[in-house]
Amino acid sequence: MDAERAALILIDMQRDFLEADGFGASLGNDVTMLRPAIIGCARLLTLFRSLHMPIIHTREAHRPDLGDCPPAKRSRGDPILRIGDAGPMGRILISGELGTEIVPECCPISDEIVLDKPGKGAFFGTKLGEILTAFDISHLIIAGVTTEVCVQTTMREANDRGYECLLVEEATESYFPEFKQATLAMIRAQNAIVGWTASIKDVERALQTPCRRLS
Ligand code: TIU
Repeated sequence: MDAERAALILIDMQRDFLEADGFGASLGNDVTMLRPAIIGCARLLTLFRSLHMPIIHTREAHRPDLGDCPPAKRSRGDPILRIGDAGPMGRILISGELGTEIVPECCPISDEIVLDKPGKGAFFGTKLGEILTAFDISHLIIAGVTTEVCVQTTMREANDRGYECLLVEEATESYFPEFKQATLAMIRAQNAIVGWTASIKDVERALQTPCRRLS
């Protein structure tokens, strides 16, 4: 890994997916399944902050007029509350509402970038590509929720755009443990067809160990 060109991207660590009364719960999911990702993401934040490496947070959040939420997205599933409906944490998946706030343990600080995204992938409908180019980033360390939905979609978008991607195993979770395991397996199958996966310990060791540059 070229640590000088690496950034951490935390996907959608927001109340809507991780706390009761949000979008994840309204879809019928047990949100406690995602709690381990909070600990993992907080540990990655500590690591990247200590090394002064770039950090990007995303939130799945739509404009209040829902102009960026197509019916094909809003009509998915059979939720108690749909995107844009008023819930206990404000309107579901709408920018600026309580539900789209990042959980306190992973709260962005100082100059960390926060991007609201209308899709599952973090490149679609955002300035992520331009931001990564501006910072000369080539390697993405990816974590967040949920593994097989927004995390995997982002990783595949990034892979198609030429980024080297690594998904951190204990810093991502799914409402369905078998989907998390399947996602990790399909990403690293065929000699890492989409990217690598690694434990937090290995990421810490890799970034904290000075390495000889190859060129
Ligand atoms: N439902 C589900 O698993 N995930 C989402 O709707 N969005 C994200 O993964 N962020």
